[in-house]
Amino acid sequence: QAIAILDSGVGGLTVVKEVMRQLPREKIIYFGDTARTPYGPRSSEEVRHFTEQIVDFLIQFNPKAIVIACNTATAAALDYISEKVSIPVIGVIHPGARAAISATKTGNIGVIGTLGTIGSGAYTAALQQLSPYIHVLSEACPALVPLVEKGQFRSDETTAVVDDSLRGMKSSSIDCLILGCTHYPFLKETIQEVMGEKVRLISSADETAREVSTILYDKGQLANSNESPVHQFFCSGDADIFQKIAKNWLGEHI
Ligand code: DGN
Repeated sequence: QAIAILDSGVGGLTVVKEVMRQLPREKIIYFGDTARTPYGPRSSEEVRHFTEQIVDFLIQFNPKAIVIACNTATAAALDYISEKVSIPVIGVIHPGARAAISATKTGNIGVIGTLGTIGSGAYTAALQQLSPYIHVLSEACPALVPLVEKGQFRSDETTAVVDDSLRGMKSSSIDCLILGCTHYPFLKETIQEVMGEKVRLISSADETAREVSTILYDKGQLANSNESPVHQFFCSGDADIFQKIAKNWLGEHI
């Protein structure tokens, strides 16, 4: 049985990479909704509807868990999907919030994400539920996902767009910045350069993979075959661009 992972596009591949690293025996079935990306500016009803359609597709493969590797879809649909299916459904917001709480020294945490994620207030709620002493500064950065879907990870345009999007974060006193969109780790080097070395970047990918591992371990469902798993990747848009980005990011042909 596989682990199903979904995103609005290529962003969830950042979670896939971490699941492959931490759980190399697990088979992954991935769906990237590249034809309908970005999800960020859409209403939460629409994102919930799209997420449900993808889950209906993935559930045909009889997976043992579903990872909603998209913050926008996690904010809009995690509770809804968890009630709908009988297998564990794991989102990326709580794992990201937990990682930031353990990393911050000053309690001043920045969060960047899509309009949908930031507008939902899901990160602020998750962080403050964990610790009431946290001060959260959040900002939507809608210009970043289109750069990633084009595969433009390092360029002068990317630096200019990131610099402009992070102006508020740069002039604040945060010591951690949550990359609250699974597309942003593709731009990690540029974001780190713009923010400077003092600000620690938090990606929810590692923590999410750890949560998947804990849940499967507790249920006695970790894969135990010694054969390398054969993963399956689906996308709704241009498969060539998706394949190129996946190869570049995962370091293997898919
Ligand atoms: N990767 C998704 C997220 O984490 O929110 C969304 C990107 C998008 O569709 N704008």
